[in-house]
Amino acid sequence: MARETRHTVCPYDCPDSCGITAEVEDGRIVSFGPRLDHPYTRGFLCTRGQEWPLRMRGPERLTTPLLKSGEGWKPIGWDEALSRTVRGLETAISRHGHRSVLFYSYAGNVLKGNEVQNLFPALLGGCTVAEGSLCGAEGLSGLAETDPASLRSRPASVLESRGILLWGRNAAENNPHFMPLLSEARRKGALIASVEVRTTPTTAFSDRAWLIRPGSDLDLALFLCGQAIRRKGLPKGTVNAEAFAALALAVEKSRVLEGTGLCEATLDELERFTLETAPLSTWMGWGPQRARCGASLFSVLSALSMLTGNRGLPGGGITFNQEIEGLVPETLLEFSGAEPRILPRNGLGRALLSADPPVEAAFIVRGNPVSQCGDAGSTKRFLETCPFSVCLDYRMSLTARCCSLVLPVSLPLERGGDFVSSYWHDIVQETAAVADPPEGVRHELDIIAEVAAGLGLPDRFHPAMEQLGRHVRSLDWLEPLAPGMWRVRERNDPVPAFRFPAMIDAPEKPSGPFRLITVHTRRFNNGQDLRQSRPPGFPPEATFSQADAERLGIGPGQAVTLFNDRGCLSVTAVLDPAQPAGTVVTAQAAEGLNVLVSPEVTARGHSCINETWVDVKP
Ligand SMILES: Nc1nc2c(c(=O)[nH]1)N[C@H]1C(S)=C(S)[C@@H](COP(=O)(O)OP(=O)(O)OC[C@H]3O[C@@H](n4cnc5c(=O)[nH]c(N)nc54)[C@H](O)[C@@H]3O)O[C@H]1N2
Ligand SMILES: Nc1nc2c(c(=O)[nH]1)N[C@H]1C(S)=C(S)[C@@H](COP(=O)(O)OP(=O)(O)OC[C@H]3O[C@@H](n4cnc5c(=O)[nH]c(N)nc54)[C@H](O)[C@@H]3O)O[C@H]1N2
Ligand code: SF4
Ligand SMILES: [Mo]
Repeated sequence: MARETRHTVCPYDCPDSCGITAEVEDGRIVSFGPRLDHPYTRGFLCTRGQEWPLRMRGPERLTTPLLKSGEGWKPIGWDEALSRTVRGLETAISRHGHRSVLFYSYAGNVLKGNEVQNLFPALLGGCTVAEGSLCGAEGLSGLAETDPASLRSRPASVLESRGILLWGRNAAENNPHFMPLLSEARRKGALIASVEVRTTPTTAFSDRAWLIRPGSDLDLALFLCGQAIRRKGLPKGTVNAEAFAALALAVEKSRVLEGTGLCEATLDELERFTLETAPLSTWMGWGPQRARCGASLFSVLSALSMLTGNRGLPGGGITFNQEIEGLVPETLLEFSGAEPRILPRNGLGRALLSADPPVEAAFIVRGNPVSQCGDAGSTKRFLETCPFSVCLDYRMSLTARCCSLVLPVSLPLERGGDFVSSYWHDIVQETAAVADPPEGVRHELDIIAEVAAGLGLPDRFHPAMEQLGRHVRSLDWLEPLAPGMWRVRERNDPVPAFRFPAMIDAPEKPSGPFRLITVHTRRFNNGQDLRQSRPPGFPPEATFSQADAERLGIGPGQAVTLFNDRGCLSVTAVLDPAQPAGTVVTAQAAEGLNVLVSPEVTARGHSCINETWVDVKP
């Protein structure tokens, strides 16, 4: 076969959604690199992206169905694997109805076609499903409630900013294609600042970083709003302004100094930066909103942008996790009569353990709740006692290890024909296969359709994928840029009046001496561990403030145990002199970490992962 050039997309759950260009010959990758005509990501792929060809053929890749047998795994053929799956689901349904089947999927990647898989539980009657976000929906709802017009993609707008405030957004690690834009904005005179709870590569890059105690942001943001109101008064033509002003003006400076741990001069400096720099753009990260007050924090920071006159200014305003709505046709998942039982995703394990009628079969696709949801110990216990559980993955995840059957799937870059829209920029791309899948793996939609057929259900899946493709290609608000690449046209929708938040959620009360903050890092893409060389079980690192370490007599490199009433985790201590006291920081997805993590959800049903308290034993 001749050598061919193909354009595709890095499918990881990552804001950048990089374009990729590969040379392909005989179903194998000959060269692999950034797509040079992508408006935002053209210059480079990060290490995770560059390593796709290695991952696709890596030693961790599963290539045969595996059945749990005693302490180990037995390879079995596909016919047996699929008939066991059908039987496992049928048995549960015959005992307790469709709700005795858990259908769990989350992200794994950001393909739009993933939605089609949700037809499976719907066709069965609804099943038991998990709802609520582990990721950004809490903060998004705070912005949607105040200023839905702020939910737009506009990375290049920073080039017009005089000030850029990264609020708990670690772009240097987690949104790396933002960095060249930030550098260019700095060359044009912008000052870059961070509000963080620890030092990060992004705080090191920033011109100024204010490190505060986690969760103290809300009072800080309210206080800054109060100061803006004292200086400039209230804007006209808004909703709830007086009620909000009463809340903001009630927050005293002394309370903010105590809560954040900032000294007065530093707080004054932060106040001058936020109130006197224009245009000022604020870029929220995901970390600060994984807490009970996540939506409130974002709505108050949105209010700050309004009160300081930055809302609507070119180079001003507040930006977070953009959603490009309308790519998946609404009719795709239309389903009358499906009545799912809905469990909170973050508290999944304990909800499953007490579910009535009980869940006796679990079907898991693109999800790793034993690694990524709160109170993971409960989820593990549930899966290990569930009569039948199957996990579709390309690698042996922590969740797969707890299931009775594991089915190996092809990867997005081996199947193509799907779409990715970024949650940071305004480019939509089509995926293409750049390599043949390894022998023994199957396309997950084919697996799902076959299991459905075994249960007597029609194949609605493949027609729905075709419908998705026709729909995306027909959208007049997508401007074709190049083959397989579109830009979302600017929509001139009317801008509704700004709604100040009239109520503020209350934070969780501390239930331990240390707040555990778990963060996304270069080494992982969420639960997907990308380190090739480290031995498994290597104790993860936990970063303590110098002050806490001295008080507890902990030295760098020392083994310590983090614990709470859900479990414990051995870690190696690292010290950060700049980190506020009372905070411990660990990389998310460290094995066994989410056993400690809070299973609580916010009033809107989203995770409170960063509202976890632990104690420490040297
Ligand atoms: N390399 C890499 N890139 C990724 C991912 C990955 O795993 N690896 N995951 C992707 C996904 S799914 C997501 S959601 C994003 C996450 O991207 P980010 O939001 O950048 O990452 P997080 O680590 O969730 O949180 C950002 C920062 O919030 C800080 N923080 C925590 N609590 C508070 C608080 O109360 N106040 C303040 N001010 N700061 C706080 C943390 O210290 C952390 O540095 O990254 C995406 N990109
Ligand atoms: N403690 C803590 N927990 C967290 C977070 C945190 O900051 N701290 N962050 C949260 C956030 S922001 C997010 S988005 C979630 C992410 O949570 P998840 O989306 O569950 O995590 P992933 O590891 O990205 O993916 C889940 C599984 O999908 C598999 N997978 C990948 N591609 C495919 C595919 O094409 N098909 C199939 N069948 N499987 C595939 C992966 O191998 C992985 O095992 O985690 C959350 N959990
Ligand atoms: S992980 Fe993110 S930054 Fe890295 S190549 Fe993929 S989309 Fe780009
Ligand atoms: Mo996320």
